[in-house]
Amino acid sequence: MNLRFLKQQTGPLTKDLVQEPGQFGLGKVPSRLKPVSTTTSICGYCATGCQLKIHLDEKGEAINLSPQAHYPVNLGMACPKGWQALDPLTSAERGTTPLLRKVGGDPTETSWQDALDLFTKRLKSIKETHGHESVAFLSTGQIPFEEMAFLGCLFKFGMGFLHGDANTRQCMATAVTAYKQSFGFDAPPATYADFELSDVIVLVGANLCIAHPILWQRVMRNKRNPKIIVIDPRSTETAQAATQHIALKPKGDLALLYALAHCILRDERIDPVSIANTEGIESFTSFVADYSPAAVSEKTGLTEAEIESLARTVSDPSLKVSWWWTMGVNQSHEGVRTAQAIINLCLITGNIGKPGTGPNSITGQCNAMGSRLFSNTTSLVGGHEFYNSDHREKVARILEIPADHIPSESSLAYDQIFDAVETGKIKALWIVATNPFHSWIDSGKLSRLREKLDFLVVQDMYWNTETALAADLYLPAASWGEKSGCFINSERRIGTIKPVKKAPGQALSDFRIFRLIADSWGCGDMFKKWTTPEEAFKILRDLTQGRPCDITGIESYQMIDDRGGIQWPFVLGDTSFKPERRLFEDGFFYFENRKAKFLFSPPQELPEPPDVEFPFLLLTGRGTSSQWHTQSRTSKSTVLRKLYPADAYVEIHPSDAKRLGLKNHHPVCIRSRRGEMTAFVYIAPTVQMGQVFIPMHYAALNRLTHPSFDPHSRQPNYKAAAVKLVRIPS
Ligand SMILES: Nc1nc2c(c(=O)[nH]1)N[C@H]1C(S)=C(S)[C@@H](COP(=O)(O)OP(=O)(O)OC[C@H]3O[C@@H](n4cnc5c(=O)[nH]c(N)nc54)[C@H](O)[C@@H]3O)O[C@H]1N2
Ligand SMILES: Nc1nc2c(c(=O)[nH]1)N[C@H]1C(S)=C(S)[C@@H](COP(=O)(O)OP(=O)(O)OC[C@H]3O[C@@H](n4cnc5c(=O)[nH]c(N)nc54)[C@H](O)[C@@H]3O)O[C@H]1N2
Ligand code: SF4
Ligand SMILES: [Mo]
Repeated sequence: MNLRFLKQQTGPLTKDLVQEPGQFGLGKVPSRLKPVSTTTSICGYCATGCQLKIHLDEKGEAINLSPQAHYPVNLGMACPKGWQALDPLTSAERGTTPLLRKVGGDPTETSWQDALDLFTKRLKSIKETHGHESVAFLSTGQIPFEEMAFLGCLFKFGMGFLHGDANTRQCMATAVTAYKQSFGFDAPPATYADFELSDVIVLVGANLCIAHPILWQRVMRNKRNPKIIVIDPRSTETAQAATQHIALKPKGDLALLYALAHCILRDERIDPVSIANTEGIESFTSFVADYSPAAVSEKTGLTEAEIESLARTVSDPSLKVSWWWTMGVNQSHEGVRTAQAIINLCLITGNIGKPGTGPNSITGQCNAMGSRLFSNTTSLVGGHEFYNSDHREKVARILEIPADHIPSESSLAYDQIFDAVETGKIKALWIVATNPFHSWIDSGKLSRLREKLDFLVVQDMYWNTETALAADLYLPAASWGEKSGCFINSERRIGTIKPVKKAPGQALSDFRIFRLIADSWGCGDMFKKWTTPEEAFKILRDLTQGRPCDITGIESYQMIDDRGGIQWPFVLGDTSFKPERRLFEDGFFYFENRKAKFLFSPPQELPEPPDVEFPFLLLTGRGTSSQWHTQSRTSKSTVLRKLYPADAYVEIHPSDAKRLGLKNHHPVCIRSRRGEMTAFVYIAPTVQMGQVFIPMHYAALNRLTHPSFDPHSRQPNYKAAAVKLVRIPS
């Protein structure tokens, strides 16, 4: 690709188009500067939600940053990504102008005006010919929720399309569905102080040391000498630092959790007060009768004694037990039932609604929780449901739009959107702040599907992500650090981000792009009150009134900053503000009868178990604390790049390596039924025999993964595919 075109500016560069409201002048930052003031911003990577203190020059531009000392989340700490958060902004690979890709040719620059005209003309013509289900958006958990809500409302209520999903499907859909079905609302109960108040901390499929390093620091601050139990097939960095590692067989979780419930109910180590607030205990008790430790020993790879002992620990009435899970649970063919099996254990032992307890899902991206509430994908914006006519009328009233603009059905899920591309039902996609050509399961399929699309628009901060390179039209976006808005972290804490740099060239904030598209489409009037992210915030705040996520008590961004972030709910008139709040302290849940539900079903077989031809089970996940997802951002930091291997590697058990004649650094081809990749061998006793691990940060990996999904949440089963290893002669 010719880089020269990026350096040139063409097209009308009008002040109106490139200058964001409240954005800075075009001045270059002098090389030697002393900060004259500071501001704060929530980190734009993971869902921990650390607050960073940004040091500014006299023009208000960032010159450096440090972790914020007294913020209740990170208490003065940050991981390497947070410390280096400004680096990716100044990369030469930033998109600076819209780009147009003609079939077979290099992209050419175009003006915003022409880009908007083309966007509107193409999508309107596809809608006219093929109907309102023929275009879909795919979005993210990494932009502020004001932007996500704008996209969802514009696309569905303004442009009149039906389908759109967020990449939180890859990540959080399981937890969302599990909570909704069990509690009546998507409501992760924890506050981070619970890490410090537990006597027993059980981490299921969660590698905090790598993926949420500052949450691990919170665990380390626990002065109760807690027992830390890690349930993970691999001996991860977290497992090695824990008190106990339960090295179960992959996807043995559901059987194990049922066996724990079996032992606890059999021995009556239960909390009757907690059980009184539930429904379905009788059928749950008779269901788990079949799951004795002996019955699940084979499936879990654990001994009966190990299971009995774990059951006693997690049901000790004198101990506060908190359960935390992440992708080892969510990304599974039976993720929802596994998450609910954790919820069930908390309900029977009374480990819910009290300090140091809870069935707590840890979210992934900085705004995954905001996406869950406001993206207008599977739920109606503001914690509502599309199928509920009262909800539709309320949302229409507050947004001042006709109620019949709100569809009564939710969108197809991510995988179903791709299936609809395959069958020709969906003709165009608009992809915003996500890179599915790298991150989606069985990603090789996407190159084939690309040929079926009449039009692909990609809106990203870089012009050269795997997905952006496939686009017909690329729209250059401003990034974290160049715009304002709010994120919601794993403990439901809302925090603000601020513009501290000027976006490069003609890149615009996603918020501004959505405004321009609304005008170009002819529905700008519908969003006339969405003038700035903060004005949009106020509309969204009002929408939450009366819902479990009610935040009508928040007056302004300033109030959020003054309070050290605000957890939902925070209802208008509530004078009892506390910096740390957990849910369900009153024992009531969100169903009409206010009881939680026991939900369960028998464990299923692995969708693609290893066999003679493909004898290894491939596990995937995060590799280092310095790499973020598809590396579009972290690869731009010279500091971070030094902290991880540039090339893909495969972790393999020493005995398996010996059997195959493999030595460290040997190049090897890893093959599945869908595709192959090369990686170098890394012999590691941390993986079990018969299993291999490859970090998700290397683009070729998802050519191997097996496209199977949880039936309730449709979350991809990223962590279990059958592969073989073939040595490449050196
Ligand atoms: N450095 C860094 N941090 C990140 C991210 C990043 O890309 N880089 N991404 C962020 C995002 S979006 C997310 S979602 C989180 C993910 O955070 P985590 O979920 O903690 O990270 P993963 O490595 O994907 O998966 C966790 C563990 O699940 C285990 N596992 C695999 N199969 C099973 C199983 O069947 N049962 C059990 N019990 N465990 C299993 C894996 O061995 C792995 O150690 O991290 C966030 N933080
Ligand atoms: N095999 C395997 N695959 C996985 C996983 C796994 O564990 N194993 N984990 C899955 C999970 S949990 C997740 S969350 C996904 C993550 O997958 P992705 O969402 O595809 O990963 P990112 O690299 O974070 O992509 C974000 C994109 O947004 C761009 N961007 C950043 N900020 C902005 C902005 O402000 N505006 C715009 N317009 N663009 C911006 C970045 O340049 C980048 O291209 O991967 C999933 N894929
Ligand atoms: S732990 Fe997460 S939020 Fe905190 S600095 Fe690191 S990436 Fe940012
Ligand atoms: Mo994620």
